[in-house]
Amino acid sequence: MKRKKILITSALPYANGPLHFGHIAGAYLPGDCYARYERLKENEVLYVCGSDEYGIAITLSAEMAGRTPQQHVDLFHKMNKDFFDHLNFSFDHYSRTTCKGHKELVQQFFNDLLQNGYIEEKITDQLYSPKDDKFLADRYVTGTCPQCSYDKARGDECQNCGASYEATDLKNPRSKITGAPLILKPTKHWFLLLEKFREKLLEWLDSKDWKPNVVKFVKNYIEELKPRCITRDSYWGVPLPLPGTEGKVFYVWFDAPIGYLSATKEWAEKIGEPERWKDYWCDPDTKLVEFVGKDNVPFHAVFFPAMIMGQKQFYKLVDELPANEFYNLEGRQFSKSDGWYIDLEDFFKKYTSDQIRYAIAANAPETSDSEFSWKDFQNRCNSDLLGKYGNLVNRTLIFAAKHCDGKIPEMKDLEEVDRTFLNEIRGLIGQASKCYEEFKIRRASQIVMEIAQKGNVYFDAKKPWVSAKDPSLHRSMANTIACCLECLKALALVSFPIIPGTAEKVWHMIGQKKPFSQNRWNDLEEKNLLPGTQLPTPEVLFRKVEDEEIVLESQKLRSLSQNKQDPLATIQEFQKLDFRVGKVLSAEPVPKSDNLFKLSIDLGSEKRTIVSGIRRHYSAEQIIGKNVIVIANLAPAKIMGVESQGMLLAGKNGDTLEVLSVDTLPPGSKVS
Ligand code: 2FM
Ligand code: ZN
Repeated sequence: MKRKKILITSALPYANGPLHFGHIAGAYLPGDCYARYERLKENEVLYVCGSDEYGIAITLSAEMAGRTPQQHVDLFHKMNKDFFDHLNFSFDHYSRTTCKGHKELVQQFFNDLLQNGYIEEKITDQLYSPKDDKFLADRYVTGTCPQCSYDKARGDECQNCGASYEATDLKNPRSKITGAPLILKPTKHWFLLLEKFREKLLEWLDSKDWKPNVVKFVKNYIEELKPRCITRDSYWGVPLPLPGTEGKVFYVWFDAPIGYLSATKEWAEKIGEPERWKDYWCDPDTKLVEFVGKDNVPFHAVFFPAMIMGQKQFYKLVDELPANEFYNLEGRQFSKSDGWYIDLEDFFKKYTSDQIRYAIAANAPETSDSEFSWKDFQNRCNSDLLGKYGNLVNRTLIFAAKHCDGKIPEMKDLEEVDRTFLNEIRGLIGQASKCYEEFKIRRASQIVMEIAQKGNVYFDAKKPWVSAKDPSLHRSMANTIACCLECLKALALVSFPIIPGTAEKVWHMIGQKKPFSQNRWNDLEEKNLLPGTQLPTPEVLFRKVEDEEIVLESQKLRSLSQNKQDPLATIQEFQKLDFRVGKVLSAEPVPKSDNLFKLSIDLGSEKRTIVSGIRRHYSAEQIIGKNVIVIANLAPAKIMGVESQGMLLAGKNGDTLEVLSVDTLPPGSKVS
């Protein structure tokens, strides 16, 4: 059988914040499972990924965090990489778009497109900050909404009324960072003439056997194609390779997909065969499989293919585009900034990467959005991994240690029930194989548990503990354990793409020495284990996840989110407070305090005693006679033994404190 060359990519994650399980479920775990499976099938697999490190979102976050963009992407690139390592990802190479060689490749793509007549320059009016001497992208702009006049509207849409518009439509546009006013100024940008690829794209798409909803969506998208701006005014990105274009860089979605090529080139350099990347990108026989989240489909099915079609050199177009839906966290999107997230450091102290890989695979968002919930996680861990998988491994190996001299027994004179069992397992292995080929890891994970469950039912039905007591049934007992060990081998095989760490352990626990990844799927499917092989002492694969843990995790999730809730006050809450003008009649130091005054205050209809921490900022003379603002309906509180019946308003900036006061309003006047 000829080995197929398969190039697998997973969408390059931004280096702009920590990744979470939502990302993993979309473009990553399915890619890793597929790569692991195809390697077992002896294909020549190359699986590449890397961090997407340019773009305006990154400069904005970096500036907000007080970092340079380079420091910012260095930080999150490392975090991305560590996260994938933690989850036992098997990339052959994990690169980054700031890597050596990426810039030149992007510029070459542009030059080819330009020379082939697919790029046009246009002058348009854009928002410019005279103070900062630069053009600002939408994300950097705020202003007054043209529709509802909300004065802190974003550059692309208004968060108050939902209107969407061009940043140039905003009234009173300002820089989000410095507040500097912006003006309209003409500037030149470069546009990719996507509509020129319409016919070619449609024809190419017709040759694809993708999910019907993906094809339908992409076809509609192609019909609507128009020129798309591929440059931005920024200092962070791949610069344009044309004279007089300082300050212009490529739009991140122009450079990012080229990152797949530069990652492959970097891999080739790494292995010391710099031309090897061509085996993948320039050979029409290579199968290119790009795993993406559904929001990335247009870029991979239209934008990047068009860029490739416009090249002088032949590069592979995507063959398969497995696109998953979204994976949420208990009904909402994962969001660190909203406090709706899982603390990964804490998670990995308590749970293993295989537990989460399995939980995600078992509920992968292949056909519709799905979600992680702590309850479901507990259920997957306890009922499936521990109750079905772990149970079969454990009971088989303990039994073999006790009643079969700790060795793999020989299979001889099998009964019908044994043969049926082995055939059913073989049938399930075949089904799993098909699932992996079709990117259906959800069904594959079910098959893993069906195999384990079949093993448990068979074990129960054969009752080897009964045959162990009767020497005339020892042959039957040995066959039972030999068949169960075959079942464990099948479990290791079929579960390896999803839970590689566990599969590897099972593989060693059934007496096998070489690393599991060196196996071939077909060999394991066809050949039985060698009788007489010594079985090592089994170890426990999974621990029980207790109810209390799950209650605590759920509480933690909710409290993290509560703490992050925007502390907005309603108008009713504000109206509850009674602000009044009060005249300070006297001010006495509170004994044993160096900052408190006991103030006597005239509120018009009554006098109040208020204790206030202003003595380091005001002398008695300075404060007496002032018409200050008081919250008059605050519940009384004892401060240093003195009952305070209200509070003075004051502003503070560093060490400067200033009590709010009015000049002409008489005591008792209401302030609102
Ligand atoms: O959506 C994202 O996370 C993008 N960074 C994906 C880029 S995929 C590829 F084109 F690089
Ligand atoms: Zn608005």
